[in-house]
Parts: sequence; C-alpha cells; structure tokens
Amino acid sequence: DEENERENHKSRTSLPVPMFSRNDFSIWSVLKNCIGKELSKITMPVIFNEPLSFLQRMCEYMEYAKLIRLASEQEDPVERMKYIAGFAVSALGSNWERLGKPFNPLLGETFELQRSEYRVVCEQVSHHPPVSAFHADSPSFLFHGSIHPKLKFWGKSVEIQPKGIVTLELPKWGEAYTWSNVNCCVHNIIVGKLWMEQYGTMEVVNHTTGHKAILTFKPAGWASKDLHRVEGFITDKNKKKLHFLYGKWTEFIKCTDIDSYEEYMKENAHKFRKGDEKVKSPNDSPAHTPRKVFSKLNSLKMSSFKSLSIQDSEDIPEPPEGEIPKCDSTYSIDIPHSVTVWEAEQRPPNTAEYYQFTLFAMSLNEIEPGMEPPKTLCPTDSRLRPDIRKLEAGDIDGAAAEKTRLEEKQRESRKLRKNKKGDEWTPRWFRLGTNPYTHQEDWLYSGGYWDRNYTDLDIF
Ligand code: CLR
Repeated sequence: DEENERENHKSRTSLPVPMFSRNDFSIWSVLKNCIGKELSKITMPVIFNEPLSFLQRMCEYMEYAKLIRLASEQEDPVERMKYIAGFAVSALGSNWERLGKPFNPLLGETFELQRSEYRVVCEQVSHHPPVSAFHADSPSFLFHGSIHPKLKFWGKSVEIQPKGIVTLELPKWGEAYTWSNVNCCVHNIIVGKLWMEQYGTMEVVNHTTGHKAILTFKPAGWASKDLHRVEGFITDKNKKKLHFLYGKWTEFIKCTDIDSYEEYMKENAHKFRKGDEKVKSPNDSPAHTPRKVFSKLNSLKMSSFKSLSIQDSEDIPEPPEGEIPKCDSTYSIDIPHSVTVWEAEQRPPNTAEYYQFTLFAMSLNEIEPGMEPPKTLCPTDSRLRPDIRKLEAGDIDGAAAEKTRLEEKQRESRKLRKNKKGDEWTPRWFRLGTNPYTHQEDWLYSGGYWDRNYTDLDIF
C-alpha cells in the first residue's frame, strides 16, 4: 500500500517561494577570504546557497537512469556502451546555469531517493576532506561511487575537481563500467556574471569486454565555438574506433557509426579548423591562461593565493574578460545515420525564479506522503535539515541561524569524540574499501539502510 502511495504521488513542480535575487551581493567579497580553503570549510552567506544539500545534488546523476535500463536491454556490448556513455553525460546536464552553492552535508547526514526504477542512499562519510558516497540499486543495475570535490582558485575563476570514481554494474551481463567525472569551472568570481563550464576527458571503461567510450568535454574556447561541446569515440579492446559520439552536455548526445563520421569529416573538412577533428584535448589543461592569471593577480596585489600553481599547460584562449560566452548555434553538426541517445528534459517555465532547478531537482527536498517521521524517513535525512528547509521557504535569516547552530553542534560532537579517545566516528552505511575494478580506494555500501532500523541518530 505504501508502495502504491509512493508510485501515485505526483512530485511538486515548484518550491514554496521564489528565490531572493542575488544581484545586490558580491560573491567576491566573501570568496576572497576563502582562497586556499577546502570546499567544506567555505562558509558563504546563505543567499549564495541553493536549498539542497550536496547529497541531494549528487542524486541528480540519476535523473536519466532510464538510459541504464535501456543499456541493460541491449544484446550487443557496443550498444550498451552507447547508452552508458549517454547516461554518464546526462548525469551532468542539470549543472547548466546552476550557480548556487549546495549546503555542505553534515558528517553522517544521509539522503535517500526512491523512484519507480531505482532507489539510492547517500551518506556524508567524511567532513575534512568532504566525501559523499552513494549507492543506487534497481532490478537491472547497481550504481555507486563517491565524490570528493576539490577546489582550486585561479584568480578570477574557481575550478572544482570532483575526485572519485563511479561504478555501474549490469548483473545480467556480468559487466562493470567505471568512469570519473570531469572538472568544472565557475568563471567571473570577481566581477561580471558567473558562468560555468565542464571540461576534460571522461573515460567510460567496460572492464569485462574492454570497450571504452572516451569523451572530451571541450572548454568554451575563443569565440565560444566549443561551448558545452562533448565529443568522443567508442572503441573496442584493440582501440579500434567503432562509433562517434557528439553533442552538448547541456542538451543532447548523438551517436553515429564510424564510416558515416569519416565520410562526413571528409566532405565537410572546410568547416573545421585544422586540428579540430582531433578529439583529444591538450593534456586536460584547465581552461585558463596561467600567465595571464598571474599578472592579473600581481596587479591586484593578492599574494595570498595559496593554491595557485603555474603550470606548463598549453594556452587555451578564454572568452573576453567578464563576459558570458554565448552558444554558437551555427556550429551545430548533424552527421548522417545519427541516433539521439540522450536529450535533456526542458526546464520548467519558472526555473529562473527557482535557482534554475530542473523538475527533478524541485522534487528532491520534498517530504513525500508516507515519509513524515517517525514513519520511514531516517532522522539524518537531508530533507529534515532545518536550514535548507528555511531557505526553501524564503526565511534567509532563519536559515543562516540554523546553519550556524548545526555547524556548532557538529563541532561540539567532534570535540566530545576527541576527548573520549579511540571513539572515532565511522560512517553508518558505507565503509572504506577497494574498488574491485579499478583497485583504487573507494567507499562501499555496507548494506542495511532499507531495513529502516534507525536508532541513536541525532545530527540536526
Ligand atoms: C559538478 C559535477 C560533478 C560533481 C560536482 C561537484 C561540486 C559541484 C559541481 C558538481 C557543480 C558546481 C558546484 C560544485 C560545488 C560548488 C559549485 C555546485 C555538481 C557551485 C556552483 C559554487 C558556487 C559558488 C562559487 C562562486 C564559489 O560531477
């Protein structure tokens, strides 16, 4: 019956109240005090927050989970890879224009999400450094991983490296796929309008068959020709190219066979600048010009930029200072025999008033029927965080006060633990282990969350 109630529930399509305008606030006035700090140590006025915890934000990876089911329904591993690669890109689609900072999860905070095709549990397993772990299961797949977002200040922009691996398992085929996320850069933190890009190489590996999808997220570049663009190939275990994938992480991913791709490139060679068909990006360098940044820093006399590192990277030109690049629609390519693997859902019409949320994001902090405590919801669930709830309701001062209270409570319990020596905090639902496919350190689900035996948990 409870299952039915959940299935029949229609998710909300807006938040309780529209957001406050951020126009009167300067991000830089806050961030200049945060140079060199870890993401979890940056405390910004709640006006720069969005009413979601990072755990909830992480669950946005799941919005297009139907692509995983589609993958598992394919008989051919190459076809499966098409959909898995599509899913990996789709997971980043909701980041477009989302420039509010999600709340730092408290240590031991959890978030669960149950949808018709899957369920997810997340936990904040470490506070310094901040690490969030997630584990999703469904009849057709397992999807799990952890994210440790690392921050780097580059003068007028901030680069976020989401460290960690994600693993997708398709039990039906005895297959495991892994990949890691690309970097993200928020520009114009000093002056101008904020904008964001994601760039770098994402390598989706099928550990069972050796197939790979190697996708390059391009930096916007000069004149923004490449804004949001993603391209890459599906290869077999001998590195032979089989398919070409292309699109924009904000909009769609298409796929065509390698012959159609090559023919198209021959016929349209004149359209592409020399070297453009090369999909490899210059050694993953961030979309910055370090030297320029350096001189800019000198001129601003800010010698306190701790994490600034001058690298020998190839210079990638940036869009003109302070401007937001616009998409060049004339540069959309459509190669014969392409199929659309993924297309982003339209944002709701009220999105600009609601933190640029997608419909999926709107639903994340909703207390659904049957969830109200003490019924099912775990007492550490992000939905029960009073600060996020208050921001959602438009009570900025209340949210700020609650945020401070929670952070103090968290510090207090850490102190208590320190005094009781040997009483180290351990995550409730995850444990540190080794990823069996990549052999890297990883957070693995210990199980038991869905038994709903929640005692002795008080973090709010
Ligand atoms: C990007 C996709 C990755 C996971 C990930 C980690 C950290 C997130 C980032 C994503 C998106 C941008 C983000 C960031 C943390 C802070 C930053 C939400 C989801 C916002 C935009 C910062 C706004 C304030 C700045 C001006 C400092 O797989």
